[in-house]
Amino acid sequence: MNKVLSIIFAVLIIGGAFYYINSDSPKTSGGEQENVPAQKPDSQAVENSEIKDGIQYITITARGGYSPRLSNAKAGIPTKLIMKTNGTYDCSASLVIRSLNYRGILPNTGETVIDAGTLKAGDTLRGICGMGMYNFLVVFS
Ligand SMILES: [Cu+2]
Repeated sequence: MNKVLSIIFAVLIIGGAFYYINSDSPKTSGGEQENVPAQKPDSQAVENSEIKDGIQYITITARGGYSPRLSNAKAGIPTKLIMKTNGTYDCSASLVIRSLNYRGILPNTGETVIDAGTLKAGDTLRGICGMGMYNFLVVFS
């Protein structure tokens, strides 16, 4: 019986230690996402594109920078960027996409759809904030 109890205690202590480690780590990033450490391109590419009625929509969030920083998209399909803001009061709301001749101020909260046309394999779309601090890249293949 004592053996069983000590095993239960050990599990609780180890579990508590893991919980402590996991709950401690997010505190270092104070809400802003610009301090996310650089990651390998592979791990940055997340599923943020969707093809609906023959149009490819790529969703990018602007707030304290852009996320995801790197997106993969399909070439040869009419493409639109959906720029999402949610309480965005930093300069990532001021967006420039030079290859599209786009320059605009996104609303503090909302969605802005930007027509990107149909791109070829190897083409990229790079968005930068008005000050050139933050950027994102969409790679077409
Ligand atoms: Cu900026």
